[in-house]
Amino acid sequence: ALALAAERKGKDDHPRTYGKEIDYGTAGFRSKAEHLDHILYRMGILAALRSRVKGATVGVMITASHNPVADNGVKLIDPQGEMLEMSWETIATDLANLNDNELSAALIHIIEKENIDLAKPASVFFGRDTRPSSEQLSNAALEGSRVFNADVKDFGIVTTPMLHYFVAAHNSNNEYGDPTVTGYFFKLTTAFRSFREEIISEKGPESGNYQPAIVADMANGVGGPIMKQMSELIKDLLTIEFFNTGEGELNHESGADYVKVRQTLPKRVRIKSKDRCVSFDGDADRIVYYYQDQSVKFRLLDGDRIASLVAGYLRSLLDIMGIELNIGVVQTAYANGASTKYITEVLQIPVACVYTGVKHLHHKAQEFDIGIYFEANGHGTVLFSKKAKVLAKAAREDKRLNGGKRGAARKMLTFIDMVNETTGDSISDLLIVETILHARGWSVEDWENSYADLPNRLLKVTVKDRNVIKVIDPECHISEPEGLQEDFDRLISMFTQGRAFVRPSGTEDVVRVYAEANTQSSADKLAVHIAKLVH
Ligand code: 16G
Ligand code: ZN
Repeated sequence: ALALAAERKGKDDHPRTYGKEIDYGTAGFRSKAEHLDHILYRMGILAALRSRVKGATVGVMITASHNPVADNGVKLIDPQGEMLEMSWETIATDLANLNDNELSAALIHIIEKENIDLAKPASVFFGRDTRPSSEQLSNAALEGSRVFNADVKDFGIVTTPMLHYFVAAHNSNNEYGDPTVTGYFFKLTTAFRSFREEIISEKGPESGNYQPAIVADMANGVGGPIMKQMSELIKDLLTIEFFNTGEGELNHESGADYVKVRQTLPKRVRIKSKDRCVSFDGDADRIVYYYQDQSVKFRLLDGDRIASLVAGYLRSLLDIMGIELNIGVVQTAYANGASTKYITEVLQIPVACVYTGVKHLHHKAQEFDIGIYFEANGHGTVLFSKKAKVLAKAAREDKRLNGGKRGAARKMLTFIDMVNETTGDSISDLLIVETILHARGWSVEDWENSYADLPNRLLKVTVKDRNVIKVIDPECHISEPEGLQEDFDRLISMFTQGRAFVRPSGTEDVVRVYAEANTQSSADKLAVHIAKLVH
C-alpha cells in the first residue's frame, strides 16, 4: 500500500520529466537542477528504506558542491557518517531512472529483496546547500521520506560534512558529539582552543613565524554563513578576513576548485604578499591554501601539502609517545610526485594510491591505525582506529610516563577531537592546519619549504564518448583504446621526471589530463601532447 501511495504521489507531484539516464556517480546524482525533482523524491523514499535496513538514522544531502549554481545534486549518507554503500548506488540509479508507473513495483522489489520490515521505524536527516533550487528539491526528498513513514529532521542550510557529522553523532548516542550545529561547533572549537592553550603553556604566546590571521574565500557558498558563526567562537585565537561570503554567484570565479585548477587567486579577494589564504568549495568539504610571494607569484598549498603537514606532525607525536601504530597516507594519481616522495622518503610513511573519489580513499584509510587521506583537490581527513584511541588514552593517563610522553598523548587526543572523521571538512581541516602551523611555529612559506612541488598541468578534453577510455588501475593506466598507453609511455619517457595520465571524469562529460615534469613548460607541453593523442 505504501508503495502504491508513493507511486501515486510521484505521478501527481514529482513526475519524471527528464528522459535521459542519470547515474549515482562519484558523489551522488548531479545534473541541472530542473532535472532532479523526481530523483529527490525517490531518494527520500530510498533513504527511508535504507534507514530500516540499517536500523539507524541516515542522511540526505542536497548539493552539487563546486558545480555552477544552476546545477544541483543529492547524496545519501550511511549511519556512521560514511558515504552510501556501493551496492546501494546501483539500487539508487535504477530507482532514479524508472518511469513513473514502474515505481511501486520497483519499491516492492527492493523491500522484498532487502527483507525490509516496514513496521520498523525509519529516521532521516536532511541538509542542503545555499543554491536557490535546494529548498524545493529538499522538500521533494522530505515528501518521499514522509510517504514511507520516516521520522524526518531537516537541518536546513548546513555544510555537507556537518550533515555527515549529525548522522554519525546521533547514531553514536552522542558519544561522537551532540548532533546539533552548536554541538558541532563546540566539538571542533573546544579542541582547537585546548590545543592552542597547551602549546602556549609550553612555548609562550609567540609561536615562531606563525601569525594568527588568515584570509578566507568562501566561494559564495554555505561556508560563508557557517564559518562566520564559527569564527566568532575563536576570534581571540584566529583572525579571519572573509571574502565571497554569499553576496555573489556561487562558485563563480572563486572557491577551492577554481583556485586549484587555474592555479590563481580567486576574484574579489584583497590580499597582501605572504598573507595566508584559504578557499572553501561550495558545500565546504574541500579546502586549499595559497599565498602570493614577494614577486607576486601565486603559490598553492593543496591537499597533498595538507596530507604531508598532518602526516609529519602526527608522526612526530607518535615518536614522542613511543607507541607503535601503523600510520599511512592515501593519495590518488593526482598527487604531486614530489609529495609522495617526501612522505615516503623523508617522513618514512607508506603511501597507498587508490582510484579518485572520496569513498575509495576513505575505505583504504580505514586499514591504518592513523590513516591520512587527501585528494590533491583538497578533500580529505584523518581516520583513527579504536586501537589508536585506546593507546593514546592509556598513555595520557599513565602516571609512569614522563610529562613529554603524556603531553604528546594529550595532544593526539585533542587533535582527534578536532577532526571530522566522517568525511573531508573544510572547517575542521582549516583548524587542523592552523593548529599544526602554530605548534610548529611555521609561516606559510616555512610550510611550503618542506619540499618543492613538481610543476604540473591539468587539462580537460571533450570527446564524443569519454567512456571509450578504460582505466585499469589507480595509477590510471589504460587498456583501451588499444595501443594508446604505449603511445603515452613513449611520450612521457621524453620528459625529465615526466608522469602523465588520462581518465574519464565522473562528474563532467570530459576526459581529464594530468601531466607533471621538472619544469612548468615541460609539464604544459606533456599535457598538451597527451591531450592531442586523446582527441
Ligand atoms: C567528486 C568527488 C571527489 C573527486 C571528484 C573527481 C566526493 C565527495 N567527491 O567531486 O572526491 O575528486 O569527484 O571529479 O567523492 P572528476 O571525476 O570529475 O575528476
Ligand atoms: Zn564539495
